[in-house]
Amino acid sequence: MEGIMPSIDSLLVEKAKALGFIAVGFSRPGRPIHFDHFKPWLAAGKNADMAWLARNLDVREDPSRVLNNCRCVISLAYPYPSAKPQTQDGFSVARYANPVREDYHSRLRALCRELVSFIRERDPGSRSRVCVDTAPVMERSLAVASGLGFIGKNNLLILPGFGSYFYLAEIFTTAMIPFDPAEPLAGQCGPCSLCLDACPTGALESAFVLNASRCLSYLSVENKGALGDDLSERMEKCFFGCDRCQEACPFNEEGRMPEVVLPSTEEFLNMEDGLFQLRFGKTAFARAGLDKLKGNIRAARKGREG
Ligand code: B12
Ligand code: SF4
Ligand code: SF4
Repeated sequence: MEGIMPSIDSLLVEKAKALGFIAVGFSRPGRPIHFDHFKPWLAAGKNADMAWLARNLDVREDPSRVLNNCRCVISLAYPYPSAKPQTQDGFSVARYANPVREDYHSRLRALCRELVSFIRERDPGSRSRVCVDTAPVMERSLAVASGLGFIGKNNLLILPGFGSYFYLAEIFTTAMIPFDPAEPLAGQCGPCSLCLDACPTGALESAFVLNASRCLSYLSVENKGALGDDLSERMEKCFFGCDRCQEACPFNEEGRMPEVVLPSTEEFLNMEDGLFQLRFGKTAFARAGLDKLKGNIRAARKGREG
């Protein structure tokens, strides 16, 4: 059976690269390599108030449950710019937010759908499901299983030769895609611990272990509450997300110069919801919303005033 489409995997890789993906890997849906870290992580409350992470553990443990008769998981990495988005007055946001583009979830989903059509043309009976942060799966572990990269001590998936400035997406499919199972890459951090030293809040408690309740990325995006005064200085003028543990990593080339693509923080503070929706309603900022963003900006400005 597997001989029906001898080269679909390489054609698919070619197509994915043409769409802008930088790496593509294939794996069979199985127990994620890092699943054994997940339960103790939850039990220790390191998921903060992201209660949704504790749901559907059966699916996280067995990703084949994402799609009936799933035969293959295609892991895809899509890059984001290494230049840090900046406001006119020198504040910044994390690179993944890329606030001049539509939120990555919808962009990647559209690109993956093109790949799904491509698969269906070659295997008309196949069914596929696209996932970009949208299913209860351990995306980085699936990517490791597909040979894409290794997990750094900062928790990020790192592609040797590229670094970690990329998003992940997956296609779960019933299609018969022949591929040679990859050998997961061994970690390449060695004795380095630059990310642990660089984390401003101690959220990276030890190698590979992140406590979300202290992570600026969680506190400035996912958490609904206001940022505490104690964090103001540690934000170092970054008011949405945090890249410090990636900036410190020698696998990431020094990013391009920051790019001024955002209005001043004053303009944000005076912005009304209508204009925010118009300019940023489809970007990653929408997840936090204008009020949260304003609170973050006030905290970051307080830190600057000292
Ligand atoms: C919840 C979540 C968060 C939370 C918690 C982060 C975390 N580290 O768990 C918060 C809000 C803090 C967050 C922050 C960020 N996130 Co986030 N997040 C997720 C999400 C939805 C689930 C992650 C999860 O399940 N965490 C729980 C832990 C236990 O599971 P895990 O990370 O899969 O597993 C790790 C541990 O088990 C660990 N581990 C533990 N012990 C050991 C021991 C050894 C020896 C090894 C090797 C590994 C290991 O290794 C695993 C891989 O990192 C994923 C998407 C997804 N569904 O996977 C995106 C995702 C991980 N996030 C992403 C991004 C971009 C970010 C930020 C960079 C955004 C930013 N700039 O602000 C930061 C990075 C923070 C960091 N250092 O991890 C990308 C990562 C891409 C990449 N290159 O790795 C993902 C994959 C989203 C996507 N589709 O692109 N995130
Ligand atoms: S994103 Fe920032 S706060 Fe979170 S672990 Fe990395 S450096 Fe620490
Ligand atoms: S900074 Fe060093 S320890 Fe941290 S992920 Fe990068 S190589 Fe690994």
